[in-house]
Amino acid sequence: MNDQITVSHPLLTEEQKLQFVRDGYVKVSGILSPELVETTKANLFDRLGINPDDPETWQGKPTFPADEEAIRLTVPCRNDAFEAVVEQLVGPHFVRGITYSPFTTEHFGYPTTHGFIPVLNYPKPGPKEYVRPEQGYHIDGGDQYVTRLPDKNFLAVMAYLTDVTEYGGATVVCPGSHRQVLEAWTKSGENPSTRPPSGIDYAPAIPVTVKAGDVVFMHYLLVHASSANHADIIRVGMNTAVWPDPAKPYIPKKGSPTADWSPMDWTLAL
Ligand SMILES: O=C(O)CCC(=O)C(=O)O
Ligand SMILES: [Fe+2]
Repeated sequence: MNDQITVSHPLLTEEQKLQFVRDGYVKVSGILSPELVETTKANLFDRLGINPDDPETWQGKPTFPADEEAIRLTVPCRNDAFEAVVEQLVGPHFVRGITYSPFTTEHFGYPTTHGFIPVLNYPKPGPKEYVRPEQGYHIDGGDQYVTRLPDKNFLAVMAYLTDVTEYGGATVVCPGSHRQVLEAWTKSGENPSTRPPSGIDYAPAIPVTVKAGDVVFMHYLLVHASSANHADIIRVGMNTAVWPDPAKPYIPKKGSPTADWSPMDWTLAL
């Protein structure tokens, strides 16, 4: 018997799974190949009429381009490696290759998208220093898709087509906030929304630095924000979500943990 396994997709380390459980997010490299990154970025810039070397062409360009063709160009980035990582975080019962998005609902009148919503963060004047954002902290999903247990979202995801330094428009996250939000809403019975519950001592937000091609998988309750880009280049991020399979609704685990608990199960153990 040959028990050698061929790993063709990123296999999360125990430390990465632990980080997802404890901090509510994990950064994974090796999902988007350098070629895919370059092609997607070039196609996106081309579609949006942006020359990354000519700031004149960035003027007036949107952060979230409401452009179906631009979104279509991102579809190859939701690849098998992406789905393989998701499965290691939430188990097998999630919707592959498609998500429901408040953004497409609002702009195109239909809720589903196969790709990502580009999130362009343009350089702003100022010293090349990280400035912790004062506002903009949120939970993803639009109010219609934020739920206390994962009835809608399992994960909020940001993928990156550029390297991002601390001061270069990094996504910032409040580590551990997923558990704080869960506990607060469980206790208060408050209606879940994109607004993080108040009166909670969230950990200071930290910028998640990435290399082009990295993907950051966030727990659906993680409090996060964008931060100002004080670098010289446009930060190209892409946002999507992962949904539980409606045919196999999520059931929280009870009792003593067993080996089949996914990292998601662990985060929801009260
Ligand atoms: O731009 C970022 O880094 C974060 C964007 C974000 O949180 C979102 O699109 O929901
Ligand atoms: Fe977000």
